Amino acid sequence: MKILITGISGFVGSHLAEYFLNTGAHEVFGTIKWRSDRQNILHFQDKITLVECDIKDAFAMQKLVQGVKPQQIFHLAAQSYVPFSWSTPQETISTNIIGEVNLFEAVRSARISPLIHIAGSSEEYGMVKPDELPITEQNPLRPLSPYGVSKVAQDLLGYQYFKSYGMKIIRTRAFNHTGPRRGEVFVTSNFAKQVVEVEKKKREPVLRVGNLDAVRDFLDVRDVARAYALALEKGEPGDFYNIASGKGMKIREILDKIVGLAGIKIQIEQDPSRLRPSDVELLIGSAEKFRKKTGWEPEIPFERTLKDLLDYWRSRIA
Ligand code: A2R
Repeated sequence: MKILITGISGFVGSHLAEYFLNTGAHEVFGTIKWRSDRQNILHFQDKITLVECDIKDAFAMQKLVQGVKPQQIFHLAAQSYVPFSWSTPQETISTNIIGEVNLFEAVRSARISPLIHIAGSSEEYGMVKPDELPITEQNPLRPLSPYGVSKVAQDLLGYQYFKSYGMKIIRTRAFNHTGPRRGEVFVTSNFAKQVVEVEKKKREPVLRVGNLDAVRDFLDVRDVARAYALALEKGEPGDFYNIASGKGMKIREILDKIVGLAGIKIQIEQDPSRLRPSDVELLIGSAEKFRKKTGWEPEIPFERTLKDLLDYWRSRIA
């Protein structure tokens, strides 16, 4: 089977590619931008086919889809960082929304009928009331960031192209995920990197942090990659599914776990530049619908995820 992953050099894309390479019998294609950092895919780059393509370029997307003619497409390329969507909302909106429209139109013009996965996010739910927990797919969408709005639009475009043209689109709304290769701007990776810098005497034992009171539902990225593959294997075209652990954790608890695993003493300092104009306080999801449909369960304990994340930074920092 030919599998196309947009954003293959990103955090989830690289793990999903490895998942398919390990399960075998697949030809994996992935998009990359000419300036993309290839660090995440260096160790298996020779086993996949990389195509340079900016998803905002409609013509390049047409050429890509027409050339590969994939049976499955995982659309992961995006501006994925919530704080960046505050500073440059235009970039987030155009990459995430126009990029997806370009993909759908490219599939239509190639006259192929692949299964397509759209990676939504728990940020689509945004403001959630305490009595709405755990969040099911029926919860109202009240996004609180330009990123959240872009993901709602991606989600609804998936619905519209399914209804209008019968395209086999399956949408997921993944809650937070982390693990090795997580970009350093993301909270768990940022803490782990700072802790390893302290271990390696590259910084004073002071950690700079943002909002520690937000509650999030965290999964290991490898469980999420497996969930995405299952979504296309067993999910219903036109439908959408939460991917979540069902457990909430304060960011402060995660920080304590990372510091505990490293076994060092550290002082915590709040950095106002890391606070958001409006933050989502509580995100805990229910993946009941997805479990029932696919049999998926998260398998990797969070302690192992954090340990692997610390080891990842230990291998990156000299
Ligand atoms: O910016 P780069 O060179 O790191 O490439 C990123 C790629 N990307 C693009 N590719 C083609 N054309 C664009 N205009 C474009 N803009 C960004 O998407 C990178 O390889 C990938 C995103 O990877 P990460 O930022 O690591 O995100 P992650 O966590 O893998 O998220 C995957 C999906 C996204 O749709 C998120 O919004 C969702 O899952 O949570």
